[in-house]
Amino acid sequence: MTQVVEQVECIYQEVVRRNPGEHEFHQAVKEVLESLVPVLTRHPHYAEHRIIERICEPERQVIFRVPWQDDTGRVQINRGFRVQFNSALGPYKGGLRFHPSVYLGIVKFLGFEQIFKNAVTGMPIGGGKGGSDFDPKGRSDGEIMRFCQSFMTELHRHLGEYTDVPAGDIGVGAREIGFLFGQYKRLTNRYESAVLTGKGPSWGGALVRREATGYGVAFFIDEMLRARGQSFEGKTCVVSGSGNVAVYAVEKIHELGGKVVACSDSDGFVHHPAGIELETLKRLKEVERRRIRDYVEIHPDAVYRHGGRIWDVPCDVAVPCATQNELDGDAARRLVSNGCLAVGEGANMPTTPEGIKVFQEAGIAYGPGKAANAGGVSTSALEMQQNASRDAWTFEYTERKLREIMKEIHRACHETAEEYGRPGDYVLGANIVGFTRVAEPMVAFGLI
Ligand code: NDP
Ligand code: 2IT
Repeated sequence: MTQVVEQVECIYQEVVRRNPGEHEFHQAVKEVLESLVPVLTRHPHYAEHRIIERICEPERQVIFRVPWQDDTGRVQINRGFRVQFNSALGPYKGGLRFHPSVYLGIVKFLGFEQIFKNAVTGMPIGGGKGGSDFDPKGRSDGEIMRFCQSFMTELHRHLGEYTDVPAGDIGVGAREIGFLFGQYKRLTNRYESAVLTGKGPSWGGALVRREATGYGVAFFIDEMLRARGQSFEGKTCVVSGSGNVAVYAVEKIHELGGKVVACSDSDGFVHHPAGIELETLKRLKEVERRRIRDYVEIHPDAVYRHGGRIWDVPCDVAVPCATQNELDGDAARRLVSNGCLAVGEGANMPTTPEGIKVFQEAGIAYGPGKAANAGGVSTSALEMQQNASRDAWTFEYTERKLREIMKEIHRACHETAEEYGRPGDYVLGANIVGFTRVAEPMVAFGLI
């Protein structure tokens, strides 16, 4: 065991050395590697095949210039990325993020997480991620379209339904997927539906894909609560963010009997003790593309705290759905001292390592993103299935499938944690399930 701990530490140090300055990537790798010590002890052949070292090195990374013209006629230059991390289980699959903070380290952490998340879903999809440091805030539809067209003009060479299938993430929703798909179709002269997911339902998109990540995280938390003999009924919940994942987490939590009292954006948060009004949230964010502060104009009994920390709002269930490292050790301690019983991550890596430690030591139910938010990519895989069979399923049928998938992900993570002597440790469970599912085909394929 100690020898394996040392081996894993050496691998981690080498990852840090080879990928300087990519802090988020280092953080994601460290968390996974720490969980794998018991698996490597039990299955030494993974170390012999150097599976971990291979998994930490992306199969391919593409970085490209994205030139475009803004509405004033000025030429703008952004940087585009696609990291094709691992294709042991299927074509690379993972979203595109458009946000000014995007750099290689963010894309690599997201791509690395995606490998294990996608494996945990049990669907035939590899892991990848992409995006750009383009900031969509305040840009017109015309500017967004021109940016997407330029981005796809390079990216299309690297995609294909059997090669790499992107979808949305922060700053990329159905509007952007539409512009990206249109440009792919034009450049390739192929109506290759399954080259992108998150499409509109009128042109090959799966019903429920829009809702899937938010619904999925609510289903996963519901499973964690049930495993402890509890439910959402009557629980006060806080959901950070107010984007795609947050909105549909609120919708499903309300349907399951919980009450979401706060949500946020990068400027501040809204606290509405009567319960966040979903229709207002959808109209403000999806239709009018406004800020969360405007919510209080419509609901004067709610308060807006500019620059405030949403995790100070007392709750039973916390659902971070904004971005990485949004919930640190202090915030975690505050949640625990306020009596929080469960945390389910809609975002990718929203809790810092210190925050995770606080939750685990307090013994609360903590569902890491690579299990809890896997409903989005699972439904993307369901979209690929429908495209392949030229079929279109109903909302009810697709949602039922999503619910089953989330239940199964919970079961696999929960049972694996027990099997390894760490009951209730969903971090360990998800990492081990994901890793072994990727490692097996990697061994079978030989040295590639
Ligand atoms: P959206 O762009 O729709 O919404 C993002 C939300 O998070 C906005 O409210 C945004 O506020 C807030 N946010 C973004 N960056 C920051 C930041 N640096 N600090 C504070 N708040 C921030 O994205 P999604 O809802 O799609 O994604 C949210 C999270 O869920 C991400 O971590 C993403 O990786 C993850 N995820 C998404 C999936 C999907 O299917 N879309 C699937 C699985 C995970 P503002 O408007 O002020 O920027
Ligand atoms: O982080 C994620 O899982 C996503 N952004 C969705 C990926 C996908 O391919 O649907």
